[in-house]
Amino acid sequence: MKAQLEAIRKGALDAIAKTQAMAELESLRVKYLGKKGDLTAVLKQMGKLSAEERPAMGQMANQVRAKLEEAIEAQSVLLSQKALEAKLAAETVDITIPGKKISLGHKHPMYTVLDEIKELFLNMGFEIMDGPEIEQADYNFTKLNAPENHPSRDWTDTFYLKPDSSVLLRSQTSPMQIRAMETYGVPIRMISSGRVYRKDEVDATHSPMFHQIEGLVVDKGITMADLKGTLNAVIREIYGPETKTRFRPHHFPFTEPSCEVDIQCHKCGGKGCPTCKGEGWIEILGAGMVHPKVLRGCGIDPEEYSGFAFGMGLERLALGQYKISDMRLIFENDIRFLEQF
Ligand code: 2NL
Repeated sequence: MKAQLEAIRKGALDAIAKTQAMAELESLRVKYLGKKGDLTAVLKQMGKLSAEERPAMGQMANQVRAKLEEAIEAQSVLLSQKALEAKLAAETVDITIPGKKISLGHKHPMYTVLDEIKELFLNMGFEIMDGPEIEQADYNFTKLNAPENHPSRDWTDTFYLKPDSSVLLRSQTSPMQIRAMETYGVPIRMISSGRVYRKDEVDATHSPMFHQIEGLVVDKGITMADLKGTLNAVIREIYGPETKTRFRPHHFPFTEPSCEVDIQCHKCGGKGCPTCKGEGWIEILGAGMVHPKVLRGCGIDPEEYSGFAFGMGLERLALGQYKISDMRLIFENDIRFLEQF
């Protein structure tokens, strides 16, 4: 029996030292120390021994068990160290390999133009307010004094979201200005800008979604002179200090009086050329004195307060600024086009 234990000890220690993997080591543990293992098998024969022999043999068996457990533990530490080393070696990073080039995008040219204009108005003391693109017809039309039968209310002109024509995609940014007057009252000096929607056919100068910037100033004693002074200052910042302007009478439901503002053609100096279609002037925005009905609808007394407002399409401005010939290019988002700016 002593020889058997000695054989187990030697055989097991040799086998343990040779293991290469954890799984192998575990099967050895089961083979020698498990319930049906070699050592247990020997212990089961203890009953055959005499009472004198038994304690010494028992002691030896325990020593062998302890020795094997110790060896298994040590080998296990060794194997996991080796495994870690192998993993680290396999995962080494070659820091000399050139990195992947990350190409940063940039602002869309139209938003560059928009941000420049916003900056300009911020410097003049205007606040910027954004509003929802889905609006109530009340805010898009009624509160802006659009008559019930106004053509812009037609389903052929406006994108409605409800069959009862109460909810729509805003066709101008003015609804936000109505909300601002209702919420903050007077005096107010603000601009709002963003996407607006109209059912236009797509061509070189039209898109059913485009961008607008609108401004509104309401205070005591605001006159047409403030309108002209402010817009002339803005136009000369955008188009250059020598730019000549022309204020033509016009009609909008929400302003009275209303005007359209032209700049003298920078290409021909007013003589008439293809750029200005022979006119000598290029229309750039619409404006006017806020209609008393609009003010009253927002809880502002038109006897005490007056204001001016204006609206301008951004696409045409961006097209001109960057000498882009076709509005569709602005919205196609072809990277080859956008990378040029
Ligand atoms: C254009 C003309 C305009 C306004 C927008 C406005 C807003 C309020 C009250 C009165 Cl809350 N008016 N906005 C006024 C005149 C013209 O836009 O041609 N836009 C592209």
